[in-house]
Amino acid sequence: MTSPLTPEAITEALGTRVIGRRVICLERTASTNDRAWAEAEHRAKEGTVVFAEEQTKGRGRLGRAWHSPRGAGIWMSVLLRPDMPVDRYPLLTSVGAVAVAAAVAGSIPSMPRVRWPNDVVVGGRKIAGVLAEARDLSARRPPAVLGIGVNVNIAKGEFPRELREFSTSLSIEAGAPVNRLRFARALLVELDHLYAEVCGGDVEGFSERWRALLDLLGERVRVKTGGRWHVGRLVDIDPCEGIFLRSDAGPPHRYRVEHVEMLRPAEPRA
Ligand code: BT5
Repeated sequence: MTSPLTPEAITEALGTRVIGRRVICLERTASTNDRAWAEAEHRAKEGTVVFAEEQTKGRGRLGRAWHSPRGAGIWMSVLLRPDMPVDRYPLLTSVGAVAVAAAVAGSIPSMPRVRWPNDVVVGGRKIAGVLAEARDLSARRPPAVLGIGVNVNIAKGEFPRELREFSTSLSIEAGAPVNRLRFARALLVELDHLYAEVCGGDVEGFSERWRALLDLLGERVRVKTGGRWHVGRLVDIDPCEGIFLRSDAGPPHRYRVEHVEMLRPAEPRA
């Protein structure tokens, strides 16, 4: 276990414009996303970041659980008040994923990929997940919370059995423990830069970078939506519009992110 993260160490000469203007470090919390929402209710500044050493109820999409063991990862959430129309909010997930991928690339020898909509994978195994949440979408400039979980120093055998085969961590990939503080600071810097880019309107430039990192484009995948699996070739992905699948059965179809439960390579046909 590495030493605990502190606001002073994280923010010292960080040089970011928005992200990390205020940093809160907790020993333990249910979910850093919940704590960030509580901060939003108290009118906390945009860019407030909540880190926790441990989450007891870390969550993923669609009510799934996020394994967040003590001192072994970056479990953090950022409060945002995006200056963009709400139909562009799905971009926030992509901003989180690209920022994580950039920070991961600076810490390990192999190249991470982004698996739409919200995973960062290395060698096909999940190293990080992003959970962007928005509430009260009818408000003027509604806040959003961008939650990010990155497995930093977790050995293979320390993952719960059901995750072991599909998960990895920075230390597994680097072959040595990774400095969490350095990684956390690099991640905030990347986030700050990319968030400014999309809020500044350079969605094209951002999307290009995002597309270059995308995993599975052109490959056969399985998609679960409305309780049914669909198999087909992944022909296109748009950060806001969703995925375009040329299905094996029936006409090509576009699936929006909120309707897709899982996206993964299809098993080879027998
Ligand atoms: C995600 O959901 O990948 C989003 C995870 C976001 C976690 C962060 S931590 C800080 C902030 N506070 C929170 O409460 N959440 C955010 P999803 O795509 O639904 O993936 C969830 C699935 O990933 C689970 O059902 C497991 O199969 C798998 N999983 C759980 N924990 C994992 C881990 N540590 N590493 C890799 N895979 C994991």
